[in-house]
Amino acid sequence: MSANKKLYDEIFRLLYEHHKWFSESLPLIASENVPSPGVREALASDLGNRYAEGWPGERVYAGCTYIDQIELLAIETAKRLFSCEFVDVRPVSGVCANLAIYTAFTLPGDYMICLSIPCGGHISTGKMELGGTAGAVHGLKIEYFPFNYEEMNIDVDLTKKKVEELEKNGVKIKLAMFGGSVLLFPQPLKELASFLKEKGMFVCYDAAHVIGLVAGKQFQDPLREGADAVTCSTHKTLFGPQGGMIMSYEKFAEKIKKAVFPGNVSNHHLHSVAAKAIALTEMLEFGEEYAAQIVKNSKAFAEALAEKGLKVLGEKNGFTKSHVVLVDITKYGLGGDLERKLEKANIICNRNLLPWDIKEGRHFANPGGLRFGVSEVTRLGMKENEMKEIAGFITDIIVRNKDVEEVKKKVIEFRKGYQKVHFCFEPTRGAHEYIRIR
Ligand code: DSN
Repeated sequence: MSANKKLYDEIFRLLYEHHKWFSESLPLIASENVPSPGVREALASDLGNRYAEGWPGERVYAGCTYIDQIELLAIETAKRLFSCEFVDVRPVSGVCANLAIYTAFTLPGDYMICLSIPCGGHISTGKMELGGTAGAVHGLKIEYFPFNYEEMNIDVDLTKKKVEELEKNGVKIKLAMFGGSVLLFPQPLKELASFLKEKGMFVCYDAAHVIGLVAGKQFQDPLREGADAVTCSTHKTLFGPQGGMIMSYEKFAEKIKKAVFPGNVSNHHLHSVAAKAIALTEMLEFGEEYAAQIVKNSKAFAEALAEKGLKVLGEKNGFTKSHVVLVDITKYGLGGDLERKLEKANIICNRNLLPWDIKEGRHFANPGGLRFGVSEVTRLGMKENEMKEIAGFITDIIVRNKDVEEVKKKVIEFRKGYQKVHFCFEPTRGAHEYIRIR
């Protein structure tokens, strides 16, 4: 066998091993999910090899007869799901969707207000000195929303005061970006939107994490609460392919369309558009039931972790109203170390900065927090009782310091009962089954 064929085989072996491992694990990363067989089929289609560019009906290439129809269906389905006037399904990621908003509504050197990263902000809204997209790529200057640690949310009065003071000092903010990567609770958007708009800001909500809960009517609805636009990714609580999307009003449509193409993508990912269309139809059919179970599961999971000895944040407001649970694990160790230890027991989660970590001298490599998300295990058919069991496996490792190999065996046994994707049409394949088409 040639060396190149060996290399080729090795890549497939690793792919197979990954799928086997995940089928025996508890996937608890809040930004992840498992797509349906329908979404996976669309992703493997020939559309991934084609070029379109531009808007359906105004393409730069021939060959788009069916591609145009699929993209229009994706747009119409998203409009129904989110009751909105305008949708762009072309951004290839959530970061790309945010960049399109920066392109459409700000110029380099303008100011944006958003969450800081330790308080749950995303790197796409980060400052230049942190290498964040907003600062380093689009040249935005960043101010942070004042954040209340006990509420785990934006402080409305301090935000108004800060904006007034900045204005007095000649700083006029152009863009307010709500949302983020650690959203335990709905943000005070309706309390702030009119005030911020009166100050001349475009108000956007980055719903990358919670858009599936918005679709399922279990979280705040940003367009109804005053946002001018919503950006999102399509693969977190919205169980589609990795990608992005923008929802807004007709009056902003032309600016957004131009900012997406030719501003931030040339060819968008057409197989991903087809997969988005499939996921959106599954959301229309199953979204409310799915999102309601997520919210019940995260609450049950947070309560069980707290009962078993972990310090779960957001206690004052019932720990969580989203798919995310954030834990301060500093009593037992640090985030990086415990993330790796849990991984050895097939429990997959991620370390996370806590709002006060940087001030206390901790860094992202080994912060004080662990972040868990229950979307994927909910999709695997798990309910409140299973959340308690998972909390038991986690606290066996972190609190009771039990043998990792013993816990891993229990996790593998437990996972055997949850192998199919729920809340989808045609759940024919295993959720983490490796599908061979060679
Ligand atoms: N950084 C991702 C997250 O895990 O929240 C989003 O892109």
